[in-house]
Amino acid sequence: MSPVSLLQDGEVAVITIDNPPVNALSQPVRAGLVRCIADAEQDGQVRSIVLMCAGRTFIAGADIREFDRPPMEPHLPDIVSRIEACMKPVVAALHGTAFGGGLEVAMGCHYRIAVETAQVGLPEVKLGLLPGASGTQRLPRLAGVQKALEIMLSGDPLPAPEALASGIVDRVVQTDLATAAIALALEVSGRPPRRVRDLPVAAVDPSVFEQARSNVAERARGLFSPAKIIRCVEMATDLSFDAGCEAERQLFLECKASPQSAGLRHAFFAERETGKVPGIDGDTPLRPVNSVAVIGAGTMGAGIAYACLSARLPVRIMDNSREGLEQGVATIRELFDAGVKRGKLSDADRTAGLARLSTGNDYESLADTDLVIEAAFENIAVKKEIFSALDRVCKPGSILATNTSTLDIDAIASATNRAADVIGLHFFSPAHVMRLLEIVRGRATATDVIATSLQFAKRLRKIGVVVGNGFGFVGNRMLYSYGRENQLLLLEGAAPEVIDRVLYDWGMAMGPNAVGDLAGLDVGYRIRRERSNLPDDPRYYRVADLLAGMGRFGQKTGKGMYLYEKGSRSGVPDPEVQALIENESKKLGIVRRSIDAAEIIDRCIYGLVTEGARILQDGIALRPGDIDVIWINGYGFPRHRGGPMHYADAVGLDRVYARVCEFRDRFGAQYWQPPPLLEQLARDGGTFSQFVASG
Ligand code: T1G
Repeated sequence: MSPVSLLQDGEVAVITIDNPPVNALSQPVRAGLVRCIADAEQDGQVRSIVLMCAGRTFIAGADIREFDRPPMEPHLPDIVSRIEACMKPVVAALHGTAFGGGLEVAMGCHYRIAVETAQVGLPEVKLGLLPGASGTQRLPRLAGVQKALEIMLSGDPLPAPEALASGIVDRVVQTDLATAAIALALEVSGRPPRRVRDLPVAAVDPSVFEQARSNVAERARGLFSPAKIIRCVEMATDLSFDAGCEAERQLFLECKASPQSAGLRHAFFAERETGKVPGIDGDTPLRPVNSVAVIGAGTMGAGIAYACLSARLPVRIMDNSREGLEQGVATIRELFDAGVKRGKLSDADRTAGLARLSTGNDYESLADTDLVIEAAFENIAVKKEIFSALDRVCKPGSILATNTSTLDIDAIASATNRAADVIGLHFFSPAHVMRLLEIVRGRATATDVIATSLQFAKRLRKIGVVVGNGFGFVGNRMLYSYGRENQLLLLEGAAPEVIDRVLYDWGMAMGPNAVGDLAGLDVGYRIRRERSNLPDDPRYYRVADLLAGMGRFGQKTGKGMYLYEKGSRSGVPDPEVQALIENESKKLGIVRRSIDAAEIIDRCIYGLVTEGARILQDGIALRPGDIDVIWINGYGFPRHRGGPMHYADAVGLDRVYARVCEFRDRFGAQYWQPPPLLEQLARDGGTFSQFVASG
């Protein structure tokens, strides 16, 4: 049955697309549109046409899943042209998110009406693409060059009222879109079709494009589809409409074929895949979460509390020290104030948010709390004591979560008589900003607790990834391999600023040494002191431990790997540190050498990849895409490279395997013994994306 239907309402033909969940322009939708437009045009009783969608949104774009398959006719640009060529006026009725190809179809229509809550947008740039159905040629004709560039380069949605003001839609209504759209269709019936392609592109000073290019060069860091978008809009001002569309088509195909777009499309779907956990589906019961308590009012606890308050949850924050509690509340106030200052929150939001906050230091007050999140000192004894108290006072069914970043969930659960209610909710700092939430399942964690945690993540607008209870879970376990190579490279001859620059230019949000100074070298130092599985290697994090031992924690002490001028957050190289490193190399008998960028990149990134393969082998991550999502959203891995596992697939596992074997031969098997999964996939010509967790 076609997802596109045609119904007649008097003289108006109503074409409805019904292709859940987002009315993506799949091939059947495209074919159905061509058929229905032709039928309506040939029907003598029809004088005008309405195009609308069932479900929660107007067309949200091309069907991205089709991009990895050979293109199938009819192609979207041809459909948009076909609609525009229709001899009877076509009115697009927009609700939900008219994005990408959806907006392009709407711009091929002769009129556009939207319900006030609708949004329009061209987010193709977020997928490494550009609007490939003549959007780069029509939008400047409707909204002008400057606004068109802003919309396409940001990829951000535009609320309907703003779309009206920009000339993208003709009318905005409060309710009953269908009735209003049919009324508009009746109003314009009999008029000649009003085609966007016939509108002129208002002339602009060429400096507009130069300015756009310099903005993009600074912000887009290596992405090339933004520059292609600018070129398309520039051609809209120079060429005929058809010539502009032809040029757009070529540039679109270049973007679609790019590894960058493959990486970004992979990230898009991988982020939506994380919520699919075996044994959990739409029927899995959820526990109520109408109240939250946070134990520990430090940086993480305050950030977690703020994130919950921002999700309109009442929060009780506790700390065993009065000044700690006061500091935590002050931090939460500051976060609300910052939100108001940035225009993200109204005064009323802040007042209401703070009204949902309560404080205390008596566990008895948590008796009726639905979800308790412990964010106390990273020490197993402290956590066990807290969980034993929670077990004593909290009602049956309340979820007892720990924010631990490395400690054993099962060991913590063993301090209670309700291990099924215990789970890890590992937030990333700053907890109110980072979208990633590692949901760590203990051996006994109940399925409904996991399902509820996934839903809780969504409620906080975070991406919840369910992971197993191994040391460091997924993200940090891989971080130790990545950081290890950084530390070894320092001892072998690479300066901290060189390593950081190489990895930053490669795409990492920050180099590992800058990250260490930001997070605090004392944090990693303390965690390594707690670890029972440190490698037997005098070089392992030697420099970081020495600096921490000297009280050089990083930004917070003005000195770490780098020096920080008062108030500055960007460090400068410190000759004292360089001398210390060289001295340690000498003590260790390491002959320092010049190390090229390729080795720095491959050792750090393949350190991630090999640990990721072991994580898959150990069943700690459900799928390689989950690992990618964790490193993109928790550690600043470049999104356009798709995450460590996708990146390795793109390089080719045979090449990755050969390079890892080379590192094993040069640096020893202690760190570089290829994981069996990598070896097997490389031998069979496979990819990590084919991996399916066993059991
Ligand atoms: N194609 C295929 N599937 C899509 C899709 C799309 N465009 N958009 C969403 N889905 C799936 C998604 O994978 C998930 O599947 C379900 O729909 C719900 O999505 C030629 C080339 C519309 C704001 O980039 O931004 O048009 O997990 O969880 O939070 O110029 O989806 O249920 O199996 O995100 O309510 C341009 C992408 C495409 C929009 C809804 N359009 N989508 O958010 O739901 S390229 C986009 C979104 C293009 C043309 C170009 C969001 C949303 P599953 P969801 P949501």
